Amino acid sequence: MKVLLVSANRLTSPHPVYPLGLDYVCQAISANHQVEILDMNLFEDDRALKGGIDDFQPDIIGLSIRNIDNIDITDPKSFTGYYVQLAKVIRACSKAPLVLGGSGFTIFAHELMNILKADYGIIGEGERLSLLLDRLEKQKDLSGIPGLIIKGSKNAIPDPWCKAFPRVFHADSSHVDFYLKKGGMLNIQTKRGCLFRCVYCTYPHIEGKNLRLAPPHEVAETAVRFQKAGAKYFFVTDSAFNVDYLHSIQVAMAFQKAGVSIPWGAFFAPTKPPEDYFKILADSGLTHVEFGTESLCDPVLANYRKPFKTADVFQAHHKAVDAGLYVAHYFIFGGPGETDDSVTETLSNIDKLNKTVLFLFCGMRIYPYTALQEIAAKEGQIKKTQNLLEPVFYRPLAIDMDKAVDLIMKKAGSRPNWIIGAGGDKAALTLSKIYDRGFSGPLWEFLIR
Ligand code: B12
Repeated sequence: MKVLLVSANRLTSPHPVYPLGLDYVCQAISANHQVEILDMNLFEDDRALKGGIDDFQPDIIGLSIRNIDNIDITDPKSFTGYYVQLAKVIRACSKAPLVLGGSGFTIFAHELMNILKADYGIIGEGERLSLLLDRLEKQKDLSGIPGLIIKGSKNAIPDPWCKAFPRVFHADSSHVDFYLKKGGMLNIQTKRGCLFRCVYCTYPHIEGKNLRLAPPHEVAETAVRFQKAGAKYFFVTDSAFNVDYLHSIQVAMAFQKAGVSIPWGAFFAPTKPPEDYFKILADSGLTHVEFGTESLCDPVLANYRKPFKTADVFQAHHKAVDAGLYVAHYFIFGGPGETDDSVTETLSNIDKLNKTVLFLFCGMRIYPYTALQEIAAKEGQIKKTQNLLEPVFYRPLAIDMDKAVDLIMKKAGSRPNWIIGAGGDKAALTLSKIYDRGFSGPLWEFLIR
């Protein structure tokens, strides 16, 4: 079969993101099928989509849906209208069945199946598309494909999750060059699954609750391929790279052994690290540490069900800074239990974090399949079955969020290292211009104060 895989993402903030998921989907599809990727990031508008379909004449079209919105209450942007438009273009120029997948789709599968009028959807791991293709070609029964949703049906169970998830990065793919030129950044995954149970988070639903680890030497082989292709930086996309400290050290050692010399960054949970942890990672090329801190008030951290306390954050922060790394912290204000006092406590504790950049999100988005959805429903903020595709933010009971946002904005003032929300179009444009001048990596290190 001729398979066209379309990466719909065109968001360039904070930087253009290489469509990593499609590398895995392609890799899983057997050589009997012919696959082409069309990455919408490379084009100005959806005319390229029509052109791509007309030229290739696919038998089936897969649409990868990553972002639903920018989760920024201060400057909200929703992308569902754009996906509806893409689906219309697809339908207007092809009779091929449309299959949806991707992390955004996995969170809102039934809502997107309906509004995009898709034929199939695969929640969770897109490697399963290969099973669908083989069975469609042989006109076999489709039941039992993990995660498969068929138009009009409701049940989709992504179990069992893939035990292994090999990836082959093809440097000669038509879309690679775009990312090498716009920031030089590629991405890599070292594990799947999330062990944490944070109250607001979609990751256990998207990736499963059990940790599955990629063999460190395979991860390093991919990083070497990046290097040979001319990448200047890569980001580890794991929910938290350090959730398995031993495995993360093994990956770092494998980078060293394989001669990986390009810098890289990752998300970390600010839990207590083993002695010399960040030094070992720094020696293997880690430059950027992005901590998912969320709050610096212990009762709020407990309500958010974070696996650490404020004291752990300070310890992890200092160890990372002492290892010479660039450090950023993400915060989410306005979850369950947030009060005027807890906001004040977090803001004053933030002042104790030296040499850092702060990404501050005001408002916690309510997602399906999360404890926050249940809490909000119990408190009467949403209906149990409410459609959450258009963002709904939790309203903490004991605080006026508008006042809290004002307070946070006032505190941020003109400090360049306090970024409120997604950064907005202005930040994206500035970054794009800097990338055009040949700079690479996430670049937030220039804001560190
Ligand atoms: C790493 C990450 C980032 C990094 C990316 C760095 C980089 N260079 O890669 C950074 C920090 C930059 C980032 C930024 C943003 N992110 Co982010 N990010 C993630 C994260 C943790 C992992 C994504 C990833 O690469 N996964 C690994 C790959 C292999 O998985 P995958 O792409 O999902 O693909 C698999 C399946 O989805 C499926 N699949 C994929 N495509 C297709 C297609 C078909 C046809 C099929 C069948 C299957 C299929 O198969 C693949 C293999 O199994 C996810 C959460 C998560 N756990 O998924 C959030 C997530 C994707 N991000 C999210 C958001 C919102 C954003 C931002 C908009 C935030 C902001 N306001 O700045 C930006 C957007 C950036 C952009 N330009 O697009 C949301 C999207 C949902 C939503 N609300 O819209 C997520 C889901 C987190 C969440 N809140 O739930 N992000």
